[in-house]
Amino acid sequence: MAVPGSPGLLRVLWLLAVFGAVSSLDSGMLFPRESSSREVKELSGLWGFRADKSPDRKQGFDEAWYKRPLAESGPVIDMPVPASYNDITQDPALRDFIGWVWYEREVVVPARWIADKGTRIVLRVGSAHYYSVTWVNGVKVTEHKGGHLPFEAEIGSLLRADPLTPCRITIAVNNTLTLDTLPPGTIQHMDDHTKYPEGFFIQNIYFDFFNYAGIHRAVLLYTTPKAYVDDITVVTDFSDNTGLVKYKVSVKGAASASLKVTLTDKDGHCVASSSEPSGVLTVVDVKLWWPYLMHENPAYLYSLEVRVLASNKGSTSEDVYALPVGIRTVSVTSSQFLINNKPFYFHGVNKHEDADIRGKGFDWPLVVKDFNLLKWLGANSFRTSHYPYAEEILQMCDRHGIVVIDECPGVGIKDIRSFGNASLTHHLFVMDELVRRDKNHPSVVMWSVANEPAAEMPPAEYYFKTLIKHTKALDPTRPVTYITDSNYARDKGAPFVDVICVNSYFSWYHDPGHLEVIPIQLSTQFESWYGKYQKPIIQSEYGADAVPGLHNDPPMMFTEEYQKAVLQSYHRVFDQKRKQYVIGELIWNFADFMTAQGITRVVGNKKGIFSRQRQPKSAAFILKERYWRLANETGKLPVWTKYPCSL
Ligand code: BDP
Repeated sequence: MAVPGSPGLLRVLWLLAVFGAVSSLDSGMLFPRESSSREVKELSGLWGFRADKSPDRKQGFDEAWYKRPLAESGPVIDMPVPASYNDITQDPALRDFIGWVWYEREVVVPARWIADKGTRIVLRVGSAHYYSVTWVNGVKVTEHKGGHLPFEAEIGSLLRADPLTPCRITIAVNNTLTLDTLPPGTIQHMDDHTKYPEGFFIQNIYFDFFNYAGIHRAVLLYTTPKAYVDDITVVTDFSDNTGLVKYKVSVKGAASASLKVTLTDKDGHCVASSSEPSGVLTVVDVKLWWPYLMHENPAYLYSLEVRVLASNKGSTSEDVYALPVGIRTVSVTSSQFLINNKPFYFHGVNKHEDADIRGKGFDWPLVVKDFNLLKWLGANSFRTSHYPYAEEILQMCDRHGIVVIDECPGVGIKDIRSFGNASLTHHLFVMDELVRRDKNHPSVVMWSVANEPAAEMPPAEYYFKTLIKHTKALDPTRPVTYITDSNYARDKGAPFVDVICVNSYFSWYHDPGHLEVIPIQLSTQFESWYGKYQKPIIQSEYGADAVPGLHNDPPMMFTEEYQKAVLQSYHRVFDQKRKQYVIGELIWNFADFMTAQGITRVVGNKKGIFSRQRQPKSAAFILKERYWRLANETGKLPVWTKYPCSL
């Protein structure tokens, strides 16, 4: 984190010391962008698909379905990519399917990509849930564990080995969750044949959203020259009106290369440049990146263009990559969260990647609609509950000034066996992957390593101490937290976090129907946590289910009136404590979302202030009124905004 108030030279020295090198990953994961040296070919659309419904789900591997076109080994149906496969057909067995499904797509690769041996051809999958194996023309090119982060394979040499064969991509995806996956789960076989059919088994999960599966984000091919920009890391700071951009470029594929790094402002004017692979660029009259509703001109982005010139046996190649850069600092005191040394109050939401039909599949209309709703609401922030969201969503946050608490998929760590070594090793690896992907987003201001783990269990102390230390070493510039719902006296991980994030559902899961308990229980919650740790606190979840259109006065649970009343009672306490050490409030949830079926869920979780179709419930208007009031009090409205926002 930045050192508030320190002079310029100290800041540069501090910046020079901040690049952690503890990650176990040996390559970068830059978002694929087109440039004069790079092309991108999107493979979104219809893919062939088959679920392996054999009893042990191994038929596809036993019969090597990847070796031939999928249609030659059995029936194939159309499946859109990106999308979860669960809600696409009328087949209940596919909706609740557990095990391997197979996707296939034949691609025409531009002949010049193949002809030019100096071109790297990379296959990239934005995310596939949960475990994936990928083949190209029957040859395995990569395996990946984890449902919310990208993976890649270079496939140029494979395609060139047989240039006349079309490029057939096969991806097998398995959604099974076990004790050491993230999130964890268990498979339970029911062997009592007086009660269950032969071969019956279920997936137990310990989290509250539907375990949607499939290829959830774009699959694409992109090219780079042989010598290419593999990774860029940027850390920013400022002193008075001078901005500091510490950068580090890693180049691969060239024994020696020359470099040109140029930082340009929004109008395309060069403000700083260098020819070194790492260093600190200084920006006079810096325009800082500010959150939405904190400044008249929020979300100012520079562009860091990196050019790599390499020569090999007489021929030269150039790679160009441009990274958006927002110059800002983040720091935490015992009672405040500071962005650019000014107190920031989170008034925002928790979200899910979730919608009708497409499930967790990336969808631009939905993304843009959600950003319009966030702005309408006057929200300045959200948490990526309970897993990393698509990179395109973080780019929107960078561009619109929406502040993000970036959460890894550590949700539902409830079984003591999920605190073992295998789980911890995987969790550390996922943090490596997450920080590698999201480190350069100015909108990301804090890492959340988990949601509501069983933090009272004895192994939680070592687990979280190790995990948080590791995350801070990966990125010393951002605070780290996890989200707790446990009692302050029993929580083993809280000593290690920078900010206390606490979820509570008074008058809902505790004392259901008794709104009158909220003021006392919520005040006690805040006083106890602050009294013990003297760290700033975010109310990271609170809320109540409301079935849209269900009304009762006096308020009763599940009605819109009750949801409103819960919010209003919480808000009165927030208003007392935010003058002291409460630094934010995030409603649970932005929109209704799908869950597993159960006796407490009526076709999903209904705690949204918007319905799943993004229509407002009464509570949305209460929150809108409040957030705009908070914005008027604590920040500055953008020049183009009229109050109340009329987007
Ligand atoms: C919280 C969980 C969240 C749930 C919510 C609820 O963090 O995932 O959806 O409860 O029950 O404890 O609505």
